[in-house]
Amino acid sequence: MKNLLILLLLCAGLSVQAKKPLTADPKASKETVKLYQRLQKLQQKGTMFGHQDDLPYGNDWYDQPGRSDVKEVCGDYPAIFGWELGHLELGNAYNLDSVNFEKVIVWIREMNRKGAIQTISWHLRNPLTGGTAWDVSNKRTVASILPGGPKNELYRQYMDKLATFLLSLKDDKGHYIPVIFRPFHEHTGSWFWWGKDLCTPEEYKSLWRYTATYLRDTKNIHHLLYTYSTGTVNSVEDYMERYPGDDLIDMVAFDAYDYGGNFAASLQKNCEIVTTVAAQKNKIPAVSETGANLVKNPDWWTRTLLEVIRPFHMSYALVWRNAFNNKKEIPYAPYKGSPDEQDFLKFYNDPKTLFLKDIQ
Ligand code: BMA
Repeated sequence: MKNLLILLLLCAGLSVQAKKPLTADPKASKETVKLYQRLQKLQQKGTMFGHQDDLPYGNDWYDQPGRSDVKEVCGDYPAIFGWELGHLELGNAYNLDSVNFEKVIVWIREMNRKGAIQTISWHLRNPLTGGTAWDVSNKRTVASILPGGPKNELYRQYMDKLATFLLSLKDDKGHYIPVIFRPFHEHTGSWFWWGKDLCTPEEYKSLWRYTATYLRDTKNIHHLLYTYSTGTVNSVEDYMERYPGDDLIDMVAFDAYDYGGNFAASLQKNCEIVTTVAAQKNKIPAVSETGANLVKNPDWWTRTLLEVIRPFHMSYALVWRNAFNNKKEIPYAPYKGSPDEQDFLKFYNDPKTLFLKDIQ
């Protein structure tokens, strides 16, 4: 009898645990929960390759339907597609990198149909000064847009535009397409108005909570997985300093670029940090942005990136855009004829890396 009682109590305990939602949003849509589960599974298989703005343009082309620098090199698409929403808040038809928002919706739909995964960043303008996301001239910006602040109403209008865009992401069956949303990134540095020296940890966390709960509870948006994405840090404590809370975050990630120095050591350290946090909190770790000067480092893909990430279960590593419109910015993905082409093929053929065909 006593044993039976213990068994019953154990079962009750297990079922309570089983009911705990996987995603931060307890009302996450079926497709969103599925995406989360898929990410968990894929993480065991390998690390997905991602590319920012893979379809809108490439190293020397713009808006040529069907083109992708990555596909032209290795014959496959990235598994993760990065999209950018900066200037959506202004009501513009094009983002800050000259990409048409209506087309982004069509591309997201198309790549979702093909089984690819979408992630969204947002270099939104500074609501207090009217400057860009990089305008760090005023330390009151974050405080000014929180409830009670002088720019709260303007920020709410920004979020309304964001919500309208997110609610237009539907698949052929009319279900919302789940996306990984990664706002207020690299906040451990001070180059964006939401950065470290521009607000207190409490203000930063409030900004996150205010934004995520507005989208979730006021706008009824339940097809997002939220990513907390720092720059490189030195410890779990540094990583967690501005963490908004387990009830808001699904993925723990960081951005790290190879601009020389001991990049491999820093990449490894940050992989260790997010892996530790992810394991403790049952979240998914990723390298949300990376890249290197591939002219100087033509074998960076295998010698640095792959070698460092191999022992980890990072969900994905996304490289930044091939900026057709800004020749001062180096291309971060390979393209036909780029000096890193051969090494990228090795990277592509390694079983650890996952491209679109590997996740279908
Ligand atoms: C930055 C640079 C900018 C770009 C922005 C948003 O890192 O690539 O040129 O406007 O990302 O995509």
